[in-house]
Amino acid sequence: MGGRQRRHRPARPRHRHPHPHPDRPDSFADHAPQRNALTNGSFEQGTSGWTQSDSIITNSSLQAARDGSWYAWMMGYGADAIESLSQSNIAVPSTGTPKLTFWLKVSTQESGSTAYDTLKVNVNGTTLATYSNADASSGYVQKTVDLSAHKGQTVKLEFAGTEDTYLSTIFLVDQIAIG
Ligand SMILES: [Ca+2]
Ligand SMILES: [Ca+2]
Repeated sequence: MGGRQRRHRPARPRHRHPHPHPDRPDSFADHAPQRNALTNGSFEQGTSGWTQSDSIITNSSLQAARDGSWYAWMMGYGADAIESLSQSNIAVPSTGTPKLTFWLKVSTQESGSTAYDTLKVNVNGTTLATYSNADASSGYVQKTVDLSAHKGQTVKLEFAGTEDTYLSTIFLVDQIAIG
């Protein structure tokens, strides 16, 4: 049997804490000077404002947050899997050049430039950007997605992850803003 070999990756730990501590000193980290149409874009208020298909939002110390201690850990199964993280009722600014910015760190067991595992950015169901195992980096990298087509609209933002059968890819997302 040639080609890519299956690697048995231990299931990713699920000892996560879905509820942030109410007295966390960084609970208000989102209240930065820059306006953000998103609620809780840095996840420092836990799951508030977000809908997740699994325990994606975490403060696990197994990975690093971009800011604060909470972040979104998507995928990393090394098996066929999908995950979704979304927020609805986002008022995209009606002036200027609205954009989505976020920080992404991709870690993968894959190699090469072929996209086996992907993370799509969907706005109102339309895919505006796709990242993959080919975007692996040692640290967080800021991404920008133009939202001019949705200027002045109320939208749903979704991060949609897919993994193929073999070799895991982890997509970490943090510090998401629309403005
Ligand atoms: Ca964070
Ligand atoms: Ca894979």
